[in-house]
Amino acid sequence: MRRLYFLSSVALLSLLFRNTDVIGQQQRPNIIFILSDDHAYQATSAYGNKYVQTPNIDRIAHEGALLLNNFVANSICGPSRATLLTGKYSHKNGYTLNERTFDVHQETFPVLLQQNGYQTAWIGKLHLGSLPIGFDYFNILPGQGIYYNPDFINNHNDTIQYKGYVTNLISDFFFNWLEQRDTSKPFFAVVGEKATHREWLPDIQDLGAYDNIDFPLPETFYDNYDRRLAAKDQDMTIDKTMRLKEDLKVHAGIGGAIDEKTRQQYIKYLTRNSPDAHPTDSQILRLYGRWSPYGRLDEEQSKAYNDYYEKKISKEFDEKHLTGKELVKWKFERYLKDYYATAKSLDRNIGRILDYLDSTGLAKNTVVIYASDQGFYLGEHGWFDKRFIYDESLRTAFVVRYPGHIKPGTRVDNLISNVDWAPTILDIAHTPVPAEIQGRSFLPLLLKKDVGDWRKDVYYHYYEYPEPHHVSPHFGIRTKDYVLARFYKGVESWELFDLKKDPNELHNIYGDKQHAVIEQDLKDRLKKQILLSDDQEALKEFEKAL
Ligand code: SGN
Ligand code: CA
Repeated sequence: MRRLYFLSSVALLSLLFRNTDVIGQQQRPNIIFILSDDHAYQATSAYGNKYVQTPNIDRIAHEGALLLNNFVANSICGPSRATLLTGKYSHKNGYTLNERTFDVHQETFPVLLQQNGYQTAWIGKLHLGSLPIGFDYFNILPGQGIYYNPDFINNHNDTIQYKGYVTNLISDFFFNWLEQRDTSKPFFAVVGEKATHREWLPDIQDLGAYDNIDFPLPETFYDNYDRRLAAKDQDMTIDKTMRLKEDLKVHAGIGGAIDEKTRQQYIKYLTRNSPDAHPTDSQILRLYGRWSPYGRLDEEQSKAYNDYYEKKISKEFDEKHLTGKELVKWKFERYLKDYYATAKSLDRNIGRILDYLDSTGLAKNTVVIYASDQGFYLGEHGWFDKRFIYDESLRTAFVVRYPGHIKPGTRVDNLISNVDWAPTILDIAHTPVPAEIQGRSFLPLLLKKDVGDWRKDVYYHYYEYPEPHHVSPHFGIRTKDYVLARFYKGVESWELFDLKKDPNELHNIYGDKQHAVIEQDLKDRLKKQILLSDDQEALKEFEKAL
């Protein structure tokens, strides 16, 4: 009797488990990861911008959670994406610099999701120099991609040019895929945005959207980089590095109006193998079509761009005869106006995705994440671009909505690193996290569950040097109150900032006697992170620097 009872209870339990399994499978949510490019957290109203509104990013935050202290481990595009895919630091996934080839055969979480019954897709910018694996569907931009009438490479390896503006096209492709996906499975999809990468080409409907706003110069705009050698050594100022023509579209050759210098460059290229040849105008124009961001504009787009940038902005520039500080201020204003106008389409398209989820009923069982691949300077320290361990590039936006699970209006202030993104997604998808992953799921923090101890330091290591932007390679840690960094190539120096007293990171207090105790403590913590993450290059440099 007892035995029979035992057997039947096992049978009952297994039936129950199978049922829970089925229920679990059905309940596993869809996950959409919208990953923008270079969209600064301080460019969103969710993170406090008072001059522009990002209602759709804000909506995700209001209906879900916002990470107040989310940092990247290496503040450039490709490395951030490689870390997203692997949950590992750059030195472990091998993708330390842009323009490399990511080894797609290493373990990435989308493959694990596939194995666990998810359908997966990557649409838009990937920027890993290789075609992805682990995706049932992809339609990606080659390299950085372009804003107008761009090429996409699909999962049959066909490169096809599409007419339209890149941010709109990416959403269209995403909706097309959603329509034809296998609805019996949950899905995971990355919507990889091109916006808001340099050279910030807005959608036509957004040209001039912020022309009536005077953006104030950030407090640190005229930073003199005192006691910060690497900050002094960079090549990313609005003053010197930002280009009037290519970045700010002053007499940019829109509509094929190529200036003499550019014409000569094209001729030099076309005659590189036969110096006596005489390229025709149509050959030169073809090159313009390939090389210029405006080379692919159709007639209508070209007219709109010409009316705005040539007839209005370039004219204004010519009339003003600006020099010195006035010129730098004008460049800053133009930069922000184009940057925010480009971001307007990004936010609008996030709205399209949220509306789509509402209208199809998918919203209630779909997690929506919005994050940027890294932070970006909007004039702070006089800069654009990213790369440094300093706040504007280290920190990045991350908002997430998970209906019925994450309480609306949740704020998480724990220190999160982008190595934590992959394990969190696996956790949401009820998929075991492999031991090799270096990050940790922060899902319990989103659900406001007790997690016991949590990381007190985030680890950082940046490599790309000298081009572009001449930022000295460095590694370091960011704690709640301090940043300690070691620059080791180009410039060799330590930097230490007390974030409570000096949130703008202007005063390097490394080596000051009164901070000796905290300096030593931070060095110990840095060494611990180097060892924990097994970063041999940093270990060598750390020991050399002692
Ligand atoms: C290009 C840009 C740089 C930018 C890198 C990396 N120059 O080289 O300003 O830092 O991409 O950006 S551009 O003149 O070609 O626009 S990243 O986001 O891909 O890391
Ligand atoms: Ca980027």
